[in-house]
Amino acid sequence: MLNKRKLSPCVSIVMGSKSDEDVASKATKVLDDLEISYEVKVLSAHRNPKELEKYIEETPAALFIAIAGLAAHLPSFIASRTKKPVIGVPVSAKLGGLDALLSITQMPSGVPVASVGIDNSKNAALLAARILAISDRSLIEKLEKYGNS
Ligand code: RP5
Repeated sequence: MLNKRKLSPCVSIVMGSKSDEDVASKATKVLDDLEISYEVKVLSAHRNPKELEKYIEETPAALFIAIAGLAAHLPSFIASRTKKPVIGVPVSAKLGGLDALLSITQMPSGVPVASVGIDNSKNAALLAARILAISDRSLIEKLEKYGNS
C-alpha cells in the first residue's frame, strides 16, 4: 500500500494502472526519505481521461511524476494540460519498456516531458527533489546528505 503524506502535496505521482504500483513505490520511498509531501493517484489517460483532466487542473502539486507502460500517453496527456514540469517514468510492461520509453521521449516540439530510464522512478523522485530544491535550501542540504546511492 502506498503511503500518502498528510501535508499539501509538492509532488503528484500519477500512474496509469494499479499494476504500476511497484515502480511507484520506489519514488515514494525517496520522497519519504527527503520529507517531501506527495499524493498518489491511479488515473489512466485512456481509461479515465475526464477524471484525469479534472485532477490535473485541481491538484496544488508543483510538479508531476507520471508512470506508465505500453502506449504510455499519461505523461504527455498531463503535459498538454499544464505548464508544471512533468517527469515521465516508462514502465517495462511489454517490449522491455522500449515502447513506453519512446512514447514518453518523442514529444512534439513545444510540449516538453522529461523522462528517466525504464522503471527508474527513484531517479524521477530525485529529479523532482532537485527541481523543488531550486526554491528550497533545506532540500539542497537533504540531497547532499542523501548522496548518489
Ligand atoms: C498502462 O498499461 C499502465 O501504465 C500499465 O503500465 C500498463 C498495463 O496496465 P494494466 O493492463 O495492467 O492495467 O496503461
